[in-house]
Amino acid sequence: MTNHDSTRPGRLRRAPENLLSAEQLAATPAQRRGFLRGAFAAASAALTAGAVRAQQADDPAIVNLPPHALALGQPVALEGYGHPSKFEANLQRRQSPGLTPTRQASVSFAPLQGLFGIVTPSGLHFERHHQGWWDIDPSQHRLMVNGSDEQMLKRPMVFTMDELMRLPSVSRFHFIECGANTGMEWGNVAVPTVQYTHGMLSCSEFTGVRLIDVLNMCGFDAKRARFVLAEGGDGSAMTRTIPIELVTSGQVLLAYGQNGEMLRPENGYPLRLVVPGVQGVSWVKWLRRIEVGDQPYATKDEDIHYVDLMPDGQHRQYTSIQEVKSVVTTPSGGQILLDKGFYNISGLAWSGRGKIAKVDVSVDGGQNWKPARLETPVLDRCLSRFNLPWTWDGKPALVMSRATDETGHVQPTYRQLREVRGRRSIYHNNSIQTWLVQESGEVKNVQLS
Ligand SMILES: Nc1nc2c(c(=O)[nH]1)N[C@H]1C(S)=C(S)[C@@H](COP(=O)(O)O)O[C@H]1N2
Ligand SMILES: [Mo]
Repeated sequence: MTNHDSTRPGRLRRAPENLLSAEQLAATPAQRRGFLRGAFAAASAALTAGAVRAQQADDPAIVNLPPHALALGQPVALEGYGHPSKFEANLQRRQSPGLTPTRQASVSFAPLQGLFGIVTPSGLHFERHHQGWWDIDPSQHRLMVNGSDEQMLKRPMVFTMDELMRLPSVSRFHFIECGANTGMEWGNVAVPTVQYTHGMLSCSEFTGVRLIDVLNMCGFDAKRARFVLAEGGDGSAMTRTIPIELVTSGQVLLAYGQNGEMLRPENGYPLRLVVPGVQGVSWVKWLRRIEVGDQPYATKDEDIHYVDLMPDGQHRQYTSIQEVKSVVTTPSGGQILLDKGFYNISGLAWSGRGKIAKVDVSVDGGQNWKPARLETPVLDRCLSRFNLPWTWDGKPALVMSRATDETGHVQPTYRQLREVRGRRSIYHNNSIQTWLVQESGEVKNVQLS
């Protein structure tokens, strides 16, 4: 069995007697739930009420009272941190087959196929480390703020975490997407599931101090300052140039909170930069220094990495906004539809330029499009959830989503993207994703030429 198979939700085809086989019970529970909900809805819509009742009458789960209705359960744990149900154990971050984790470089992907709504549980947030992660003692952590010269910032300061956490704080929901997300798919279909095609994407409520407030405390020269440099405290010398407009507009945060608690160590505890709409690499983790300057710093992660190889052989630099993008997470690659009938097509849309304005969904490879329902809240530079009811006729279907953001940018097809960008890039692939639902119900990653 390959690594791919371990993320497969398993076979979800409905057995004639409406019972699950042992194999089906071993399927990814979240996925099973998704499809069973669909299957039951289809059953009640398509079958006569009598047929449904007849099927249910000999269902042991209905006929026999289960143990949890007959005996005492467990009391609260005396203390401790809660965990998901043991039946959800298959819902995990996973390493992509072919990418070997080392202490120099590693990445894990979020299981988008099993998540609801827009928030990524912190324990399932994707991870990307250029030199491994650390669990840094917050009492020993410092943030230094300085200027490229003395005029640029009058009062260089070093902050402890306690000092930062005394300052006025804000909480905001934002997505973070690695610039290399979907990067394996530039030339051709490369990975089987949405976890691997799009899973370097997560969304959290971040809490922290606005960087502009700290720069104002330090007396920065608002007339001369054009960029800030952010530097991480790990060994990767992760340093990124951030345009000052993102800072002065109040968007960039020195964040210590994630989903109501402190950041997780692997996500930068105790302090990370939040740069809404910008590729993940600029969200510097274990943040230890901010410098204010008047020109881009052209660091190694801006010169030789995170550049776009264009068809004429030139490299394009500083394309850091994550452009409008979306993906259907259900049905998606590796899943198996139980039977024809009703399904809820569901997915995520996001844009580094603002809010999502609309998402259109096609089930025929882009010939016809229908507007999906955008669920609330629809927030700025945040994941948006969309849903669309669909009745599958059992024939092959090509399922796609196409997002438009509030600035009017529309997600491109692979043909449109490749006309401008070629096929040899790594970063910034925001193409429309296609999933082929085969007659067998099996869903496959495909690209339309
Ligand atoms: N200090 C430091 N910051 C870092 C990195 C790193 O390796 N070291 N990786 C960057 C990259 S490439 C990405 S995509 C995001 C990933 O954030 P996450 O691990 O919290 O998902 O962190 C960014 N910040
Ligand atoms: Mo990244």
